[in-house]
Amino acid sequence: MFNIILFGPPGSGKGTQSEKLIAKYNLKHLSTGDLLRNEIAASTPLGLEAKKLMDAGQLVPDEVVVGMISSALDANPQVTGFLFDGFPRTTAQAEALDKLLKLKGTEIGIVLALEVSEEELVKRLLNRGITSGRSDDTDESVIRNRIVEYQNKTSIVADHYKKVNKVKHIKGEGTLDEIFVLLSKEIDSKIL
Ligand code: B4P
Repeated sequence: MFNIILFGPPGSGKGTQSEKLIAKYNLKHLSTGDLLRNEIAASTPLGLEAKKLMDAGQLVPDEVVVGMISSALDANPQVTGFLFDGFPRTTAQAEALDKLLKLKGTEIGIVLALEVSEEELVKRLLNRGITSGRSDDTDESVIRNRIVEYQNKTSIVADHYKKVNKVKHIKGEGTLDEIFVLLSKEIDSKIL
């Protein structure tokens, strides 16, 4: 199994590039943002609780997202690898993921960290908000709060994986194809 974390601030292109990467490398896509939005759409108790936090630009509690990922890993025993998108977002989530993968006899192969300037992030998310209907994309103060959450709680997750030399930084500005080529090169250098 070869497992990838696509890492970066909100709006850095994680969801966008994930779609291309899962098709090329035949990976199972696990996006905690998508899993949470599915819960919201189904009006589950978990979804209703998560919506309040997401609408304020805050992270959902670790135990909630770790539980969702644990179930998703169990539900997909036969895959060639997982692409984690938007997870882990805290050091506690990273430690939990390491343990879950170890139980399955596997580990993270590479962490691809997309780098995009703050002004570009805000521009992209406001732009997506025009068509996505996502309430967390329409208010600039919520978007800036998501970026602050990233700086305070998520950016340090890269240090967790730097200790084991797994992080590759990728310029996340440019065309979708240019960025996809850079990401693919890093993956190919590990698997070919
Ligand atoms: P996510 O669903 O993970 O959303 P995101 O970070 O906003 O989006 P992403 O980074 O994937 O978007 P993309 O750049 O592809 O999280 C939403 C919320 O869920 C969080 O705020 C949090 O509350 C909660 N949550 C999720 N996971 C959690 C966790 N593990 N722990 C706790 N809470 C969690 O797309 C952005 C836009 O940019 C698109 O319109 C796209 O078309 C555009 N774009 C992409 N690449 C571009 C490029 N190269 N040039 C121009 N535009 C580009």
